[in-house]
Amino acid sequence: MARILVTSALPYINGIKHLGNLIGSMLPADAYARYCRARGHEVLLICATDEHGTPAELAAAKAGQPVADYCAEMWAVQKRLGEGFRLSFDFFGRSSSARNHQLTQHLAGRLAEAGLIEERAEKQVYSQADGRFLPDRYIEGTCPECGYARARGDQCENCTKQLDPTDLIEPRSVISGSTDLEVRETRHLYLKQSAMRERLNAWIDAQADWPLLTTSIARKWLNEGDGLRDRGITRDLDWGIPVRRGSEDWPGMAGKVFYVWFDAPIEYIAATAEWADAQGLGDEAWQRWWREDLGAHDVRYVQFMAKDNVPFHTLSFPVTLMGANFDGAEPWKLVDYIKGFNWLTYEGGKFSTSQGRGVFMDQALDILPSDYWRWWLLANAPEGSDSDFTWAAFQGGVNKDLADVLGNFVSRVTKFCRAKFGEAVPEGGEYGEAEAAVTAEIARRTKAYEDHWEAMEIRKAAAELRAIWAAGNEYLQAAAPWVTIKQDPGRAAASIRMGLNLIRLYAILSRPFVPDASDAMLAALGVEGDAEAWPGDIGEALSALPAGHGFTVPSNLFAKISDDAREEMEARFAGENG
Ligand code: B3M
Ligand code: ZN
Repeated sequence: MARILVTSALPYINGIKHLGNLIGSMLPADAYARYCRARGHEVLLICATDEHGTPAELAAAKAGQPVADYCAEMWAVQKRLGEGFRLSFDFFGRSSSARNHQLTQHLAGRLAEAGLIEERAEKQVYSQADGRFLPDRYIEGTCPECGYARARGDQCENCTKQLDPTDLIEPRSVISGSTDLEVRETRHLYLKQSAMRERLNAWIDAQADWPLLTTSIARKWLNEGDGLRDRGITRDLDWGIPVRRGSEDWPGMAGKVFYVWFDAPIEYIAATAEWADAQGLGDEAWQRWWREDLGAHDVRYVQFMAKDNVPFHTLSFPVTLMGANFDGAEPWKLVDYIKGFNWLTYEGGKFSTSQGRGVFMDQALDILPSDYWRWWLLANAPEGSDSDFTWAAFQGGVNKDLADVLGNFVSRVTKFCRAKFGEAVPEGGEYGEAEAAVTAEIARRTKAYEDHWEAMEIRKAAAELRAIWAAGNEYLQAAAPWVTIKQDPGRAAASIRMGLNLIRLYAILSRPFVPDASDAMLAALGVEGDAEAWPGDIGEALSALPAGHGFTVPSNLFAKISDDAREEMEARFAGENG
C-alpha cells in the first residue's frame, strides 16, 4: 500500500465550467484517485476554486455582486456540480481561504529571506475617478490599428492585435467609464525565477517517466527565449491575498495583493490544511502529505491539468517550493508526476462561454446522468492529441459501449436468472472449459487494464474495460443458457452463476469510470461492501458469489440516446452562431 496525493488543477471561479474543463483535469484526477483507492492505497484527492485575479473581479461586476459574495456563491455552485459528476474530492477548498492567505504570505516571506524576491518600479495606468490602478483588461479605447471602438488594454478583439494600454486612442476605465487616466509609477515584487534555472533543469532531467507533452513544454519555457524571466508576483488589485512578509507588513506594499498565479498552486497545500481543519485534525495530518521531513517522503504526488497550466506547475510553483527551502528547513513535497491534457473541442470548434457554444457542467447533468458523460469523456480523453466532442460520437459511445455491451449483459443475466431460477445465484452444474477460457481472457485483460492505469493511459484503460465487458457478452452468447436450460439445466445454472459473478467483477473494475452504475450493480447483487474489493485472482473473483446468494434485477442501467434526442441537442448547444 502506497500513499498517493492527487490534485486537479483548480477551476477558475468566474463561471460554470464546460466539458472541456472537466476532462482537462477534474474528471481524470477523480477516476485515477478512485482506481488507486480500489487498489488499497491511501489516497488524498484535493481540488479547490481559484478565486483571485482580474477575471474574478470582472465576473462579479458583471453579476452586479461584491466579489467576495460572487465567489462564495460560485464556489457552492461548482462544488455541487462536482458532486453531481461524482468527483470524489476529499476536499474542495477555496484559494481565498484563511489557510491560503497565511501560507502564501509565509512562503513569500521565505522567498524574500532566500534573496529570491526583488522590488521593481514599473509604469501603470491609474484612474483618478476609481482611485486605483487599472489592469490592462480594465481599460478600453479605440484600436490604433483597425479603429474598433471597444479594444481592450491588452488586445483588440476585432483585429487581434496585441496592445499596451498606452496604445489605445481615448482610453477609458471599464469600471467607471472615466477618461481621467494617467500613467503612474508603481512598485511590485518579482520572483527571481532565473536564479533557479539550473536546479529546475536538473529536477526536470530527473523526471524520466513524465509524458512528453509535459517535459517538452517545461523545457521550452526553461531554455528558450524569456520563458523563465523573473515574474511579477504582486498586483494593484483590491481582491486577493494582501502582500505581507509572513505575518509582518511588507514595506511599500500596502494595498497590493499577490498575483493569482502565485497563490493558486499554494492552495493545493492550503486546501489540504483546510481538509485537516474540517476533519478536526492537527497540522501533522496535512503536513504528512506535504513536508518531506514530516512524513511526506514516501508520498507519490500526481497532478492533473490542461497543457496551458503546465508551465506554472513545472516552473513557477516548483521555484516557490524549492526557493522556500533555501536553508533546508522546509522541504516541501514536489510533484512526482504531471498528467497533462490537450484540448477537447466541440463539434470541430472551440467551446465558448461567451457564445454559449458547447455543453456546460450544469446543462450536462440536466440532460443525462453523469456516468454517460464520464464514460465518453474518459474513453475519449484528449491525451495524445486534441479530441473532438460530437453528439454523434457521444451517442455512439453511450449506445454501443454502455447500453449494448455493459447494460445489456447485466439485464440479460439477471432477468434470465429471475425467470428461470429465481432471484438467487443458481445451484448445480460446474464451471467447465468455456468458463476457464473466459476467466483466462479476463485475467489477461484485467492485468492490461491495471497496467494502463499505472501508466495513466486513460483511453487505453477504457478500451480494455470495454473489451472485458465484451468478453462477458461473447461468453454468454456462446454458452446460450436459454438453449441449454432445456436439456441440461445444470449447465445453464453454471453459465448464469458465471454471469452474475461477472457482473460483480464488472462493478468493481468499472467504478473509476461509471461509479453510479457500479453502485447500482453492487446493490442489486447485495454486495455494496465489495466496491473496493479489487480482484487478486480472477478465478476466485468469479466464484465470489456462491450458489444461493440472493439478488434483485436492477432497473435498466443505461437508456439509449435516440436520433431525435441527439438532433435536438445538436441544435440546442450550437451557440449563437451555430
Ligand atoms: N485556474 C486553470 C484555468 O483557469 C487555473 C488553474 C490553476 S491551478 C493552480 O485555466
Ligand atoms: Zn483592432
